[in-house]
Amino acid sequence: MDRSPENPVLAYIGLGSNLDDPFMHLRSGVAALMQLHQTRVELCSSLYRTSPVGNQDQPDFINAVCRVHTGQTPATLMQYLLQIERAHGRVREGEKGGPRTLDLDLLLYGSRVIETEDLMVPHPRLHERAFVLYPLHEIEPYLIIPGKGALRTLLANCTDQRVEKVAVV
Ligand code: PH2
Ligand code: MG
Ligand code: MG
Repeated sequence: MDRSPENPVLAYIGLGSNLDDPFMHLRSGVAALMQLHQTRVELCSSLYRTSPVGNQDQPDFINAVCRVHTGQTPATLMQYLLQIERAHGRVREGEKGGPRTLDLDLLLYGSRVIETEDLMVPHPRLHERAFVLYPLHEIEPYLIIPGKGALRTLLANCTDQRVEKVAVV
């Protein structure tokens, strides 16, 4: 693992679930983020019901985004996210993009661009996914996505994907 950054950064984490009890998994996922060392959950979006993107032969998802202030490095933070997924019964088998109990994606880490074999930040598909852009816009309307431009503009390009605000965390 690389060293912790000297200055904590703002990172954005996308949460998604469409198996068992998605609302429970999302809320429990947020609670687990709140327990992470050197990390403070500052803001969470509402919960959104969203149509599956990619493989459409699966249940609707519940999605949300949280903003955290973290002293963890991106690689360590990602390892923690994978640990939380496993603790929520996530198994990685079968087709990519299939149903899952809990998915935690590191969407953004400050303004850093990271392109390693294990980690891509900004998340490589976030700019075209309404299920990420809508909740992100709720908590950070003026955000600029490194390499992709203004969140507001990106959002205007994916209004055909169904996204419905359904609950608060
Ligand atoms: N996650 C995927 C694939 N498709 N669709 C929605 N609506 N929400 C998701 O979180 C999602 C998806 C792979 O991570
Ligand atoms: Mg994902
Ligand atoms: Mg993921």
